[in-house]
Amino acid sequence: MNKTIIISNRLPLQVKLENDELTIKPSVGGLATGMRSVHTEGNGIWVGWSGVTEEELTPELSEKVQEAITREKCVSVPLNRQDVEDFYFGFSNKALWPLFHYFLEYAEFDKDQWESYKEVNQKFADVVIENIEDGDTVWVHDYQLLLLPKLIKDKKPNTSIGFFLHIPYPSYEIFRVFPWREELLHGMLGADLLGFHTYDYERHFLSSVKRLLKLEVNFNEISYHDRIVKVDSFPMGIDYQKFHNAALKHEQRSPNEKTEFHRRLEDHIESSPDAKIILSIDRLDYTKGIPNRIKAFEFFLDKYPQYREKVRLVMLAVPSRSNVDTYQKLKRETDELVGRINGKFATVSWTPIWYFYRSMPFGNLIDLYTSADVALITPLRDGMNLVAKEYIATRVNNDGVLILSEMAGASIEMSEAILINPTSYEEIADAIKKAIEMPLEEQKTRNHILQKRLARYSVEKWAEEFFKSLNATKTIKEAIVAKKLEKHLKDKIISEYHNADKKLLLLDYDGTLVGFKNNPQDASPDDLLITLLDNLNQNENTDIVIISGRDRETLSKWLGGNGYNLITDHGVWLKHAHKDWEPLERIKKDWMDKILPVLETFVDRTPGTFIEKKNYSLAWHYRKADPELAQRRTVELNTVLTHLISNNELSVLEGNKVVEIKSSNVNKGRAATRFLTDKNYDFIMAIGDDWTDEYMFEELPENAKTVKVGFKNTKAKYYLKDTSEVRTLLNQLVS
Ligand code: GDG
Repeated sequence: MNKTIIISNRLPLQVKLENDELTIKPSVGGLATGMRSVHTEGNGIWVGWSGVTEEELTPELSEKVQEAITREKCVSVPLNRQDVEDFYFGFSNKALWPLFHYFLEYAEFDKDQWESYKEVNQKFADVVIENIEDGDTVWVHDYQLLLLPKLIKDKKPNTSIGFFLHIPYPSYEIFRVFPWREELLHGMLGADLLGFHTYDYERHFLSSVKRLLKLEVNFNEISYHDRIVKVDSFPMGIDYQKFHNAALKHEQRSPNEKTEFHRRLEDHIESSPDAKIILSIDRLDYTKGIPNRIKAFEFFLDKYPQYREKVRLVMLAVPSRSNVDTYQKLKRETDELVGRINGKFATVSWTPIWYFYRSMPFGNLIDLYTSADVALITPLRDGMNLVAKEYIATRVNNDGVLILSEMAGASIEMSEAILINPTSYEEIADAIKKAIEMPLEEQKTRNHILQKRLARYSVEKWAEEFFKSLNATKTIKEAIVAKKLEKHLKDKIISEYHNADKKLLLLDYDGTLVGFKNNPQDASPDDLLITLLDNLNQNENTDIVIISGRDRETLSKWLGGNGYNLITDHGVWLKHAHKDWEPLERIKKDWMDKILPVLETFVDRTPGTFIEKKNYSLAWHYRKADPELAQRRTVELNTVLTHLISNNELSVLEGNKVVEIKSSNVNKGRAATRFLTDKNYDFIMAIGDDWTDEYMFEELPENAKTVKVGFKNTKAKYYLKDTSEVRTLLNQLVS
């Protein structure tokens, strides 16, 4: 039976070793909860680090940990102290975390830590490979494992791999700063489906892929070697029922069932019964905007002094990564700020900020959520932010106001909250005032909408949607694989070729026989290609036709003396081997004077583009331009040309990073069929990579072997991956 393998840096277990005592509990985080049902159903396993280093584990403890882990259907990746230091605290949290959260000033790019990051990703891959079977599905999580999808795909190409990033994906302008950026992107592209919390992260990622790897992106699909990688957004939800039910139960508790913490909380509330409670909960992390929030609260108390003694900020900061410098500094800064502000405003009966620096049990978390009139969540950057969602889920009476930073992914789905810019003290202060004064009816209306959405798009639904999408990528894969020229199909074609009497090979040039060059003039044939074509040409009863959009002069110079047939200018000119050129079409060229100045204005406004003037056509090339600008200009150019070209005399072709304008009666399909009438061929094969070759695939007889280079939409019967696969096939025909 096929299984699902979930992989995250940490296992969904809390393994703790204190004074040689081992405690193992399931962890409570959003990811662990969300994936629990996926993990427990079927025979899935979860791969990750246990939280205890190899050095800490005596053989006896190791056995106990192993037993507990296996019982929970988990498999651990052994990490030593140095790994944790360099890979986790080092590279993941000092390079990737700050960079992806736009904190460039905190990002440290250390080569040794990068090496460790690669090694640990490999350690994860080794454990996965050991446990994987054909047909299994893999779901990799988060920024610590960005290289893992490729490491798995390289070893197990038939495995379906999903990847989800829990933190923001930054804009290209930030990502391009990363020293090993291409390697990281290739690592991620090992997946079949890449998921992000929001559409913005998705489009930033696609932009990096287009600009840095120059890959072709079609809406949300990336053509990557012989695969399509799908990219989509899946906003992560919470276990809504768990939070909602806990809050309901909490309400129904008798006084003696209350926790110690809750009684203390109530004592505080009673000491100033009119005071509203404003709650903030986060890991103590610089991305969460904690100092900003405290300063904004100070600003609020200064701007609206009537609220002194009427509000209290209850702030839970959960210790996190406390051995990283920046986090220690943040802790000091937070302590000082809380001290200063409490000193500035406190009265005998009122302390404005009630600050906890610790982690709390789930029950206390619910105590906090349910006691708070307002939740103040102001991260400077946050992938999603589950606390905002949890607060709303616990509002069983529909009251309470959420103030949320627009820099949190959650803000996109939670527009009924009061959204603020976390760097504006003014906005935050005004939002606090608005929240405190908001009529109950309005609170209820807003929360009702929010709750409905959170209940529907829960974390289970999120995981379900992701898997549905990952499964759907299998269909794309199957469609491609079906048309891929696999060995048995190749063997069949080769044998048909050898058994035929009259054979014709129609070969496009650029992108088929040679790869693309930045300057089209640099694509002259190499010696290996000439030898290959010569050998083919000497095969008995084989006619080779190089059929190209290139002009007559260029192809004459490059291939004219070699005894192949040539068709140039998309089908205007034909040269039979060892004969003179003859025109296939009578062409008018007067339109060029009208179109050329228009194209020139596009060149002026689109850096990196240029015009190629051919004898019978004009081509506007944009392969060196910004891909997104070029895409916009192409649409614009098409509109302008439609207005200029009033009859059907001209046609506009969109090739591979080129727009070409030429007479309508010229195309490779017409030219190829005219060549066919010469002899009675019983074997025809046509190979081409771009849009102009589609005419040829369409016009050729049904039994022709039509082959597209690259995985794009096509009328051809088969695909080959790239020019090197084309050359391999042609070599096989020779031998
Ligand atoms: C990353 C991304 C993204 C907090 N304190 C206690 C406690 N918590 C629980 C909350 C919540 C979770 O921790 C925190 O989740 P967040 O989403 O708010 O933030 P990150 O930890 O930074 O998570 C984030 C998330 O991944 C998921 O993709 O939303 O943007 O940064 O569930 O309830 N739980 C307990 N005691 C505490 O003291 N028991």
